[in-house]
Amino acid sequence: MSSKIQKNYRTKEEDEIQQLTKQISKISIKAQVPTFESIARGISKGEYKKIIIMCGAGISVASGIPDFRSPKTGLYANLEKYNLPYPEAIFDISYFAEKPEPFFTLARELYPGNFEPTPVHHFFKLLEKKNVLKRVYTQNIDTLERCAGVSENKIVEAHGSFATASCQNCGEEYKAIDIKSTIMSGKIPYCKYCEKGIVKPDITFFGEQLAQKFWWHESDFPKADLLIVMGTSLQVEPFCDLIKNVPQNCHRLLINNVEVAVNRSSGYRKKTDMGFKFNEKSNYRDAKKIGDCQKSIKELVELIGWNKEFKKLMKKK
Ligand code: CNA
Repeated sequence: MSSKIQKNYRTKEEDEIQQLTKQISKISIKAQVPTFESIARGISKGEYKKIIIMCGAGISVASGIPDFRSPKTGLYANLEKYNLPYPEAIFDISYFAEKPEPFFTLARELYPGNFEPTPVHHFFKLLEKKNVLKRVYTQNIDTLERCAGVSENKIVEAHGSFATASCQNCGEEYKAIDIKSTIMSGKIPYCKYCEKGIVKPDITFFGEQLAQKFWWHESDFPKADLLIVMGTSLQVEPFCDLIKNVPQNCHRLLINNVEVAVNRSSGYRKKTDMGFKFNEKSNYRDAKKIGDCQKSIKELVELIGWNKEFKKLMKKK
């Protein structure tokens, strides 16, 4: 009898403990799910020391360079004048070998020197100054990270950039400035050494090897404690797959004007099951800030409490 009472009593106690544990674990899981605001607090308190940025064309739109895929304003929506068989042809290496003119016409519009870095680019520099920037992985070719003063060893231009160029025939290397006047005058730059090959800016075209530095991700990403993804549709492989390479406990923040890498039907989640899980119960590490990235970064800086330095940095340029 007594043992039965005790057993019942224990069972009740166990039940209560179990219920409490459940509640606590719910609370702590909830508390752990990061938000834009909690991440700002974390940066402010120095809790994130190895921040990796992954960014794309959206961060440079404010400087006047259109992105690829924004409906109406993106480059792909405005390529009629180039008379291309398909939009990506403008960056396709086999198409370029036959018809380099469309690329050089576009290059004239995008050439470095014509654009200023945006607040987002200056934010990267601020992270570097604060010693918390592990690396910026950019898909952009506009060199605006460099223009904002981010050190070269902190930038991985995964798809190359206009900063250097090389002869398609003999491999002779050139600096952007060496071929700028030819490109700007509407001509195609030919190699002055072999006199045969076209000098192509070292941008990675579809069908070409990625920049060597891209492979730094193998040692960088496993060390990250915060990943910020900004201004990219995360559609270009293998770059887009990098978001899965940070540690399981690394917070991931998307700052973009639309959600990306969440859609199972797009195949993204099917392939890696590592897309963002903002809207799922199982989410414990993904946060998002949907809207204009320039506005969001200014808000983030304000929340962190770095406003004064940020403004100083932007004036300095
Ligand atoms: P994308 O596919 O055009 O995606 C851009 C993303 O940014 C989209 O999700 C947009 O919704 C979003 N976006 C646009 N403007 C803003 C804004 N103001 N605030 C927040 N989000 C915004 O471009 P990706 O970079 O994803 O694609 C990779 C390509 C683009 C790379 O190979 C680049 O070389 C190429 N590209 C680079 C540049 C550049 O260097 N500035 C310009 C155009 C294309």
